[in-house]
Amino acid sequence: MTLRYGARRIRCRGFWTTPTCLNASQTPKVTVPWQRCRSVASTPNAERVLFPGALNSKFTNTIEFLRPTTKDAIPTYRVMDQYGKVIDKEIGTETEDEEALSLYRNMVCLSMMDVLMFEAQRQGRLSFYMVSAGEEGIAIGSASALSPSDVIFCQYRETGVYMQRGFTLDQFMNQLFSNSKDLGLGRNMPVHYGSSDLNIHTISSTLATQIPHAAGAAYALKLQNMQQPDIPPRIAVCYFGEGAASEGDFHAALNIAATRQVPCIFICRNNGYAISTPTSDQYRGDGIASRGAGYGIDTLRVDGNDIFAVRRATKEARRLALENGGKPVLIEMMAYRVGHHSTSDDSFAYRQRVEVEDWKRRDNPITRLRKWLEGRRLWDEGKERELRSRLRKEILLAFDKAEKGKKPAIKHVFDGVWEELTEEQRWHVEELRDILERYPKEYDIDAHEEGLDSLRELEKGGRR
Ligand SMILES: Cc1ncc(C[n+]2csc(CCOP(=O)(O)OP(=O)(O)O)c2C)c(N)n1
Ligand SMILES: [Mg+2]
Repeated sequence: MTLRYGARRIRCRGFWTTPTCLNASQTPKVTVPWQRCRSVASTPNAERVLFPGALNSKFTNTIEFLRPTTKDAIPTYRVMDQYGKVIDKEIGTETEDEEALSLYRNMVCLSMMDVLMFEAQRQGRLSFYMVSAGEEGIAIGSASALSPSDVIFCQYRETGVYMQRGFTLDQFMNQLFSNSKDLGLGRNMPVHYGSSDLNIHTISSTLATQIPHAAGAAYALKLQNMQQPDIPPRIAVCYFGEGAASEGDFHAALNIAATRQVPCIFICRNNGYAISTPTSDQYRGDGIASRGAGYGIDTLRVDGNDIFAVRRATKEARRLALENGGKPVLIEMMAYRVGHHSTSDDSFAYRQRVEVEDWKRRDNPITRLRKWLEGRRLWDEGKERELRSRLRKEILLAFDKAEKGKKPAIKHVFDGVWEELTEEQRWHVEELRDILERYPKEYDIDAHEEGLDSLRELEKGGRR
């Protein structure tokens, strides 16, 4: 690897760039082979058209529309079948027994937490929750194949990514209850987790906004990877649903990621529904994978119920994403959404119960891995009972602790935007304090850390 500042071309991590200096304000230009030819006219007798933007296209005198409906669907990559049997014994699962057990425990923990939190919401103890039922393998399997330093952007149904990275039960519960220990200081809806320690950006409800953010972060990482060749390179990873892929943000993000060749894995969870909208009303193409090719992005479709396939696909995508200085990769992971969209949804209003029951019975990432583990005599009914009983206690303990916790100090409503309070914010603080003092019976101020003092302190100091 040579980094010659001031030289015309720089060789860095295996590819040539043209900038003379590597700083963030300059765009390193990566020349991909098909861009080298910029001729606007074809040479006489040429068999192919040479035109910028559609290079190397053969002339034809047959009128033949590209008709996607006549093509075979993109295949779905699998490592093990529905019965937990590995298909290609020679390649195997590339997973040690201990690691497979740990992935299994995390998947069970996630599904148990989901069931308990869903019930807690029904009891009125939580305001909102979203389960990952059926999609546990995607989140946990893909997260297990990444580097802890990779930067992650989630949608909202990727609780397993947080769990696999080490977000603790206490941290989940503190966020769900918006108590004073919530890393987001109670400013977000439940399940909108975030953790700078784990390199996971905070979830935003506004669909698809994370996709261009991830493309931008990947561009920054590309520059960092070039500037700091002694540090292991990092990538950005972005999760989203097939419904979110209908947003303009998805298209803008994939296009900029492709043209800038940024190291980013885009992971689409295709679970068949965007709340009540089935995929048949969402698009007519071959899923989301077919769009990757349109943007010139390496793409793979994977069986999301097969955690080994998810892991291997993610590992390979990470390797590709760092190849030749960086490039985006798209993976479409297929796994039916078994649960309701959220606690605000009753999915039986728009789909048949039998459809869900069929899916539950037919295939599931947890039971598939369990079958594999049992086949290797690593798991049995006794171990299952013991695990479930231990996890139930741990989840409920964290739940009780977080439920009893104090709410964050009220001053945090004004935190984190400006270094000092603005004139307008001062009026808001004064007005809020005044209302809370005048109507003490309407507001449970003592439930918040520091009570009203936190606002008085703000009014006095003006600084946070
Ligand atoms: C910009 C925007 N439009 C609409 C919504 C409402 N909404 C929330 S989730 C959702 C469905 C998303 O479906 P998908 O991306 O497939 O993810 P899934 O819920 O299936 O995991 C919609 C329409 C929103 N949050 N943001
Ligand atoms: Mg969906």
